[in-house]
Amino acid sequence: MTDLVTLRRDDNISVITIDNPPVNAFGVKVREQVLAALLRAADDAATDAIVLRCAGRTFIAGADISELGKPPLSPTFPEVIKAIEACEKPVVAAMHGTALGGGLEVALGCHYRIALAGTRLGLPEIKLGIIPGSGGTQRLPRLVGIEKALAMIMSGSPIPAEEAQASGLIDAMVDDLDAGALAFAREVAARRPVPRARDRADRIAPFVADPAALDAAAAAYLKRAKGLHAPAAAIDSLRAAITLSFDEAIARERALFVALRDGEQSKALRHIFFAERAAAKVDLPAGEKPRKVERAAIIGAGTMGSGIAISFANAGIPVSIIDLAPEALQRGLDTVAKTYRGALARGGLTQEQMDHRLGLIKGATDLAAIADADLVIEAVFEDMEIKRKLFADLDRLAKPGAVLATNTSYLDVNAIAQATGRPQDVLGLHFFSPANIMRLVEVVRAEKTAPDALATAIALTRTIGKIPVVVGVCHGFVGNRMLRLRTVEAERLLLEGALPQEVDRALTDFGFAMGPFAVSDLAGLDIAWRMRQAQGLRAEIADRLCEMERFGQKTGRGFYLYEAGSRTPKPDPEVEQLIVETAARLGIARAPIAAKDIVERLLFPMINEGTRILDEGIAQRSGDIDVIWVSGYGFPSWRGGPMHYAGTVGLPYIRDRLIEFAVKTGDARHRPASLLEKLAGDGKAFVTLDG
Ligand code: 3H9
Repeated sequence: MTDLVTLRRDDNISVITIDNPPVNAFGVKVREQVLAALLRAADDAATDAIVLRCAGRTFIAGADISELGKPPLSPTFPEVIKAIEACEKPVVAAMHGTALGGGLEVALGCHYRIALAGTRLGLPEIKLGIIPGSGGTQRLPRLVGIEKALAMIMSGSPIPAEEAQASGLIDAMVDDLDAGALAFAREVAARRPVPRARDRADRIAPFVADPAALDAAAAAYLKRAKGLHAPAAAIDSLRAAITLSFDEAIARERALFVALRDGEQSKALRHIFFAERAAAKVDLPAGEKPRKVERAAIIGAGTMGSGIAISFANAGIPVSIIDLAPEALQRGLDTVAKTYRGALARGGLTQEQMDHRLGLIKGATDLAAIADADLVIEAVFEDMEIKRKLFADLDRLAKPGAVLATNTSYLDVNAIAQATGRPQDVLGLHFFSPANIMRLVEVVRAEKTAPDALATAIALTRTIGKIPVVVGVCHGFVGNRMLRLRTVEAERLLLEGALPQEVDRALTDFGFAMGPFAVSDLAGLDIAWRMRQAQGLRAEIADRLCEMERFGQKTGRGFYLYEAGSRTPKPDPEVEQLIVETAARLGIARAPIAAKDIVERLLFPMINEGTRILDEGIAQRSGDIDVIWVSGYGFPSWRGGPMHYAGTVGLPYIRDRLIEFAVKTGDARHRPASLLEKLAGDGKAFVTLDG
């Protein structure tokens, strides 16, 4: 036996142990060795029962996702699981950590399942654009019933061991996995026949009698599945569980799984899975470690500051919110309390958790309160002079080695760092609003940022449940710099012939949750207006709307109309008239624009800018840009982010369209970036640059 799987015997119990760090993914080598170990144990006259367990931090966390893009190798998942289920001796899955996807499917093929307290069990395949492909949609409902299986498969979210036991998914919970597994195996060793999930009919019986009930139960899930293929396939597969024989249903599940696995959506979602993890990596010089962060301080008690403070408290890290204006501080603390009360009312946390988290947040009106913080995040007004003055004060007051971060969305972090005598400790942490909900953080590495300060920021953002992506210094970093091009193009489309609702619909049909004009109305048009004014820029329609005091949802009018108390955008004839008149005044002949052209005009210039960002080294990998757009700007994850999407469209086509846009608009930024030209000419995609 080689080192991935070991087989040992403890008296009459054979124990198969998988040891394939970091997460015991069930790759082909592991499958081969598990199958060999199983057959040996089954043939061993001294063995009465078999335990399947894992070393390290978790039970099998699923298929090896990197193998899903390659031709399946034998023994396949279904072959191994079939062999386990067919074994005449009881096989006990002993789980800890996270039993996910194909890992849970292996356990479902075992005759008994036990878990260490704290284990989480789930079928997250839907998040990768696939369905469970090794019996999960067939064996799970036979153990827990259709409704519970539906909830687990459609959400992809794992459930705790207690819930798994209550629903019949596991047979027992133990405090000591090794001893508990041996004791459990001895208890069931003589029981025959072994119980097989495939033979159970009781839990699915109500739906077998009334298959139409599945459609009713599935409707709510399908409604939320806009654009995605996997949810409907999962329902089809569950339907097979109640209308076909087990073997026919397993074949149906496999066919659905294979089609999804080979489709573009799953490829895109798998790309994002690995890109998210790659984005959080930074090479530290040998011997260097991230610094310890035991206390944090946030300066500025606005919406952003309060949201960031909540994220820290949620992760159990004590945090001070500092605002020199007592009323502003009180408003911030009130926002925090209100957010927690809302979560409590919705059942998102207990009273005890709320009290604990509130207890971790302290308010102060004196900057000296940062003295004991290991990390300070500035979230004050977006003004270079204010920020530079503040950082000079932080330099005086912060303890040595504290990481000093600015939450600026645009400004030059190098200039901010130069206001201190310790630029090696300064970096940007660009959170997105609402900061307690949005997971993206652009971690801005300035010219002099020390590697261990950067590593500290990354580790910390991961600890508070965010997705960090390292970016370099430029105006707007990665996300806002690309967004700016989309905003300009959206305005141009209005003047050329589209209406706000047509532009927005083209992007929501593409898969964005909201279109650009609905987003502007939500964010408030005045913020971008002020910024344009500061930069001497003009947007014909948006500026005029602001001059009319149409600032978006907060004034009930913006690009759309909002009825009192409603957030639903209604097309506004007054805006249409303004657009038509402005176009006429500027001598632009308006004509209808097809949805496909709207999408290309909005996205291709962004992809072009993304290419420049890559070429300049502002982003390290094209996947980093994809993660930023998927987790911070609502780009549909199943399209893999803008740079991955560009690969599916084809770079030569994008290059040619950009040349047309440059001619049509006279905007030099639309000329294809040299790197885009090169890749298109070489027939390559961005991902080839990522290594
Ligand atoms: C499936 O099972 C299909 C079947 O139904 C049918 C088959 C026929 N494969 O997330 P982390 C790597 S689909 C390959 O940072 P954590 C990850 O890239 C699968 N690699 O750790 C990273 O590598 P690196 C269903 C994987 O502690 C390292 O492990 N299963 C896999 O924050 C650490 O990962 C899932 O979808 C994998 N399956 O979280 C579960 N998983 O260090 C996916 C992880 O080089 N995994 N890696 O960057 C997870 O949700 C989390 O990794 C987990 C640990 C919760 C397990």
